[in-house]
Amino acid sequence: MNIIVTGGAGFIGSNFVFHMLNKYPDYRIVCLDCLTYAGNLSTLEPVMDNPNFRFVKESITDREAVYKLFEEEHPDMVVNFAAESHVDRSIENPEVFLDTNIKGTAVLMDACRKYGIKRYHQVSTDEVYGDLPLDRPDLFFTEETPIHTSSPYSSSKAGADLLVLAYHRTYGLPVTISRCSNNYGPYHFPEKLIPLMIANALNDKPLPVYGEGLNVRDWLYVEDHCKAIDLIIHNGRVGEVYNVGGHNEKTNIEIVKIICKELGKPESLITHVEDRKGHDMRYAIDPTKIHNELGWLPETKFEDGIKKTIQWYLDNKEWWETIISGEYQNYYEKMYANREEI
Ligand code: NAD
Ligand code: TDX
Repeated sequence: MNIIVTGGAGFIGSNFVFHMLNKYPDYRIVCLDCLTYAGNLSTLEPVMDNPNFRFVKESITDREAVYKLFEEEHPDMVVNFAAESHVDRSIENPEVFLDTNIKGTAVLMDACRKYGIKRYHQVSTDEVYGDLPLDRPDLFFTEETPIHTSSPYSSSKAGADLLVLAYHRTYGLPVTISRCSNNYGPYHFPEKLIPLMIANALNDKPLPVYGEGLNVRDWLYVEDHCKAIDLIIHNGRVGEVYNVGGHNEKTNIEIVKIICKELGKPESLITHVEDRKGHDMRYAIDPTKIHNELGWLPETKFEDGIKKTIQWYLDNKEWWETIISGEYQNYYEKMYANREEI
């Protein structure tokens, strides 16, 4: 089996590359990643010498480069993680989100049509369903929940999902889609809530919680997401959407307090800052379909996963310190300087 994994130098994609090379020693994994600010080649260093692995630095929006890669590799499957993934950045500048997340997806699927493919898998997000109200804990996102997006990021992901389903219906492309809740774990880029709070707390810097911090996210350990995608690409039904989530809802403020406690840092570091525009209140996945059809269940409990994650950031300071000492400084200053404390 030869699989092109796009976005494999990012957070979830790299964890998926490790999972697949480890579990299937006879598979070839080709990582296609253009190394944006979020892609990090050092993350893939442990597998660079693996004869079953190849890294190709190109953009999924570059049609010529993508077609050339298909001619060289004749992939059996494509798993598309490549995306602009940060909601706050999409609020500042939506354009690149449309290019990568929508156009890039179309280019990959055009290549699949032209050269043939056994499976095209789109890694999507629960954010395409919009949000749920805090006072209705009985409600969850199912695969039938209408698409109803809030941010330019989630709109671009929803646009891509619709294209994927259209390519299935119109051209018969063998597609699947997974819509997962918030992931956490090793190699999570420090602009996102959990790694940002760990890095700031370790540096005794303020912990900027948007608004009151009562927004709810449904956290899943990244390895459990990778296992879900592994099951879907092998056993999932073509043309289907699978929601992935572990019934692990937490408010942001709870998360930040857990991190303070684990690191022995005072909660006085927490500062409440101006809220995110259009901030989704609650995400919560109903994973019944993937459980019933494919037998998937999350394996890592949050109490264990967050401890493992914090330990990883303590053991791999060089990885994230290199990131936050570079261009990321400018991003942080720009994004957080004008967020007034409230
Ligand atoms: P990330 O930002 O950490 O990584 C994205 C990767 O894609 C980077 O390596 C980047 O260099 C690469 N990339 C970006 N534009 C590219 C392009 N034009 N061509 C080739 N490569 C490109 O993202 P992540 O958090 O690992 O998310 C991966 C996927 O999973 C995304 O599609 C995202 O929408 C989805 N997702 C993420 C979460 C989450 O909690 N992080 C949850 C559900 C779904
Ligand atoms: O500094 C912060 N302070 C804060 O309060 C940051 C960075 C975030 N937050 C809040 C906003 C959200 O309510 O924490 C919550 C989580 O924020 P993010 O880590 O930015 O994640 P989110 O917006 O929920 O989106 C993530 O999950 C779904 C991923 O980034 C997406 O790619 C994925 O699709």
